Amino acid sequence: MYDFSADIADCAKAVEAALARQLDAAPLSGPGPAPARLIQAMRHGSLEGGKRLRPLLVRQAAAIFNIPAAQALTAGLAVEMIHCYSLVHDDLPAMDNDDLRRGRPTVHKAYDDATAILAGDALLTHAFGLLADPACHPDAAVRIALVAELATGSGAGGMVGGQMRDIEGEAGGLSPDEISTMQAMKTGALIRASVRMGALLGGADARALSVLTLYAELAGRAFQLADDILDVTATAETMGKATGKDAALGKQTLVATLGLEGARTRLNQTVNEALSTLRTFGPKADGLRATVRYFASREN
Ligand code: GRG
Repeated sequence: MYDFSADIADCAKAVEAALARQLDAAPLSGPGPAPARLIQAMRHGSLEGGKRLRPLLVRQAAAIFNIPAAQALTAGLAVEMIHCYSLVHDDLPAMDNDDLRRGRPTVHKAYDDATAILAGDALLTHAFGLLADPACHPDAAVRIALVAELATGSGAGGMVGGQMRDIEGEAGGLSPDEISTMQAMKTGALIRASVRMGALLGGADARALSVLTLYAELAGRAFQLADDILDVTATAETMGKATGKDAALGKQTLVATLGLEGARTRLNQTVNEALSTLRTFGPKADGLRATVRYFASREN
């Protein structure tokens, strides 16, 4: 029987070990040696503490097509590096100006702003190098599809564009639909890319890919709803960072437009819709089922 606690713990352990190996002087060096301070800042921004949910989604989507977890690890690492870079940049004074992340000082606090920018840039760049490496997948066509998928999810029409919309929306006046679009881009796009990358590793046909894309979009919406709810209900201790900040900044969240109870109702509906997309996959999709349920119940 599928065991979510074992899966998420095993994934986090595998990601941590593989990230630590990647963020070592040898893999990072090119025509010249990677500077020690940069490596340290990259490690600070990515090792220890993350839930590793995106690599988990990659492996769970790949599992539907009988791809062993080890074969989904490199693609998962690439997504996780993008996620970590986005957090490092998001915490900067020019963006959210956060002092704490995952219960520790943010990278710009532990180092300085310039180092944090460069550490984020280097994580971003290394992610695509990982996908281009034959160790990721033996078939070059699959590797190219993975690169394209991650670029789409993380770029101007995805995560980075969502961050831009979020900043533009801080002045207020976004409609609930505009907030949903912003969130689908800012956090949903990388969740969508993670699931689709797992499906691409598994050689999914067009129909399976479109079903999994719908699942991923709903799961991303659930993740963001839960995040908005946690921003107002969780304590700084459980989150390892300041809470209530989005609300206090007047940020455009779904709790602000739907109210807390409205957001909770919407979250339950969204989880049920995500679960219903997976009907055709049987027990092989139990991982994806458990993860979207976890999104709704998580406490940090
Ligand atoms: C700066 C280019 C750029 C993009 C930033 C994703 C993002 C865009 C900013 C993060 C801001 C934020 C806290 C958004 C809420 C959703 C989110 C991504 C939460 C953190 O993700 P988790 O819970 O974190 O997966 P861990 O620490 O477990 O990895």
